Amino acid sequence: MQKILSGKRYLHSISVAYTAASMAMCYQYEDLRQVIIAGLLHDCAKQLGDGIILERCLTIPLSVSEVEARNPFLLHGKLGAYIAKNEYEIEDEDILSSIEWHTTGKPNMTMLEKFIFLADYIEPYRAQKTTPGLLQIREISFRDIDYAMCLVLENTLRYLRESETEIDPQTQVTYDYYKELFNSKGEQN
Ligand code: DGI
Ligand code: FE
Ligand code: FE
Repeated sequence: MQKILSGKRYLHSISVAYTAASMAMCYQYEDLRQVIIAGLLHDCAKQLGDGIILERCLTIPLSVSEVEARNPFLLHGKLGAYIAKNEYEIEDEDILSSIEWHTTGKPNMTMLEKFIFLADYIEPYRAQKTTPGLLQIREISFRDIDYAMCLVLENTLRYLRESETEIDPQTQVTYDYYKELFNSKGEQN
């Protein structure tokens, strides 16, 4: 990763790896090596840039939706998972999936997928100015992981709406799932 990523993205990747590992410890998750590998590799396709990401996805081919074709950076997780499997010889499907879904999330994520998704948002190099709800979400991630999912998605969707950026239906589907989960948990308590 140090060889292929920019200095900043390399630090971000290490930071995601250790933040995710800290969360994994907090939830008594056993396989910390798996968490570290997923964190280190999650953005391995991002430095390729939009043009090459889209071109590689189309030639492999990986499925590309219309929203993804218009916003190719949304594909860096999917292409990253492909590269992790085919270039870095990662066979663990949970690692590959945590890389694939780290930008939009998806319903019913595994603990590993949630560690990577949340660590990506809360890692120490993230700036408060550009990351809505950062301080609160950092704390909640270590206490109520599904509620933290809900908050990240809510803040991301608000930011996308306010900046008039196109929303991938997958991001909305993920939010609806975790919002519903949060509501139904609330009714139980
Ligand atoms: O690659 P990173 O910057 O470390 O993090 P990431 O892969 O989670 O990407 C974060 C960006 O993705 C953030 O600016 C919000 C954006 N994003 C998340 N869901 C959507 C989205 N952008 C668009 N256009 N549509 C989405 O649904
Ligand atoms: Fe990313
Ligand atoms: Fe990232």
